[in-house]
Amino acid sequence: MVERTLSMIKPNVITAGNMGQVIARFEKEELRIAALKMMWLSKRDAEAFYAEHKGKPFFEELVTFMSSAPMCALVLEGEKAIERNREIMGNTNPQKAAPGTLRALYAKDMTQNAVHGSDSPVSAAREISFFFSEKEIC
Ligand code: 3AN
Repeated sequence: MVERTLSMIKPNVITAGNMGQVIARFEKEELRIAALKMMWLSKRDAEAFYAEHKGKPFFEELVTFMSSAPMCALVLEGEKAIERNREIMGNTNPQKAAPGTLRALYAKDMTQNAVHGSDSPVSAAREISFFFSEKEIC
């Protein structure tokens, strides 16, 4: 089934100059880029995006990091896009991420872990609409 998923290329990847490599990987894996936008999130935006994690010990560090420099939000489209994107990303903890995954290649630690990908169709719909209107999705 063709699905859409929300991806974020996080500030540590942008700052290190690796955004293009990550985008190229999505294309190589046949995850079509249906929308893309670069932004510098406010702390309030980051708190709203990660609202489900509010109260967790890593929340403050996560929202500070996500608003520390520009990021890139993308809608990826393809067969089983949600699951496949998460395979390409690798484990949340880069030390546990399989070799060759985006987190093994570009993550620094659990917070600065390079990329985000929706974890279910419900999350994908919510997260895509957080960043994009329907007419911005090609
Ligand atoms: P994933 O992005 O792998 O689906 P989630 O949704 O559980 O992981 O967590 C959202 C984000 O919160 C992660 N991408 C990561 O940046 C951060 N995070 C999750 N767990 C931790 C943790 N134990 N310590 C630091 N940051 C964390």
